Amino acid sequence: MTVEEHEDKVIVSLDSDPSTSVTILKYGATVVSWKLRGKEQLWVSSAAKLDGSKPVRGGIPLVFPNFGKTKDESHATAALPQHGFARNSTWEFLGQTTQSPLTVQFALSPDEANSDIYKLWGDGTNDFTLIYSIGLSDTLHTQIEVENTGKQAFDFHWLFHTYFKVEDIEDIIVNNLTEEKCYDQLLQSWYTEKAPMVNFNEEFDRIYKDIPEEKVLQIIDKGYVLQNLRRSGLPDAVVWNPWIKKSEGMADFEPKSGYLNMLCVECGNVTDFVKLEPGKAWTGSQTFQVGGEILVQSNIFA
Ligand code: TA6
Repeated sequence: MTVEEHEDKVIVSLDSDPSTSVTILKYGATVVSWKLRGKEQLWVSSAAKLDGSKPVRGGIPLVFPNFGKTKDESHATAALPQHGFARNSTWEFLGQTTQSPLTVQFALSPDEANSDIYKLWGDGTNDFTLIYSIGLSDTLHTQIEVENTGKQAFDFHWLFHTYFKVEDIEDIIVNNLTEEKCYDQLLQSWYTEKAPMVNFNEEFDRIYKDIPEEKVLQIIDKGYVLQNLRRSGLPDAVVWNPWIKKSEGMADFEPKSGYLNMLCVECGNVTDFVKLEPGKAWTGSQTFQVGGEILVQSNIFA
């Protein structure tokens, strides 16, 4: 196994198969590449800023302590920008922990956090430590531990904002969301997902709430399972494709046809805030696996 630390990133690859690798930018601890046997699994905009000037458009940006913008002006996260400060802070690389899976860790605390943004969270009085573990084998495992190291409780959201690479979005379906409650960000309303398989032919932005953890979210391309997403401690999932107009409105989203080659399926805990008491810790993790059988875990005939 090799773990190469560079000034701005860490590259991890398997001894058994050097073409299986993961690259993590220290800025945002953003996974910007995950290759399985040489095949890139993630989408990154060709105009993504990788110099720390803004959050990376693609890969796996990290969302903490708030997803979106809260509507409650009195909430401690109300002044924070959309998706918080984890994705635009430079994390500390802690090194390798285990060999199988080959795991590396990064940490973020108020000392490393982007101070301009951190101070907007409860007037900068919340003490925390985030420990982010990335494990590489024939799967990709990402785990976050949030610890309250301070003297006051705080609320937070967590989300892995993963951009998956697809051949053609119009051939893609996502499995096992049927019957789940979702908030449609475009319609600004809640409803139950009725589609036996979710597909994409226009802008799509839905937050699925409390999906049973035994449900494996599958991204399927013409009968082939591109990705299986397994979750622990992450009850919600956001599914997003900006489509044409929204892509045109994002300067760092290139090529503009890129919406055809990406899909965000983002595991997290975002429909309710997690309240963390002083001295307590919270953990959430996800594992991506390529291939395998189509699992029908919803009643698609209802
Ligand atoms: O995860 C979906 C979403 O909340 C969309 O509504 C869209 O805003 C997307 O995140 C990208 O947000 P960003 O702040 O990275 O431009």
